[in-house]
Amino acid sequence: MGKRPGLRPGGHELRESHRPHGRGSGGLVPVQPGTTDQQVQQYFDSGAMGPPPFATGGPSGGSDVESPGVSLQLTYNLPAGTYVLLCFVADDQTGMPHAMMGMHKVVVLH
Ligand SMILES: [Cu+2]
Repeated sequence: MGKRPGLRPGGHELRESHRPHGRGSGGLVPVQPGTTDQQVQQYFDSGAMGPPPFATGGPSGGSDVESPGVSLQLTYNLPAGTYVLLCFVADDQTGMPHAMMGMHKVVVLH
């Protein structure tokens, strides 16, 4: 996941292409303003089972796993705010979701 400066609230589209592993599973989850990717990683590294302290519980979006080599165009309609993009594809060796291994990106919808 790279920088996505074009993300906007409202009815827009997110194009997902997962080059590192040729398939993707993405979530767009609302978080408190000012949340950082470092905080997201610290939460995963802590092994906590409860909701993260930066969660807001607002509307979220996402997609299921895509086949290798396939890209996805996701239409979303979300309010302005801070969100974290998460990859839920499981690692081939360990089965660990990529998000826990660092494949997450905090983005702001203006
Ligand atoms: Cu991934």
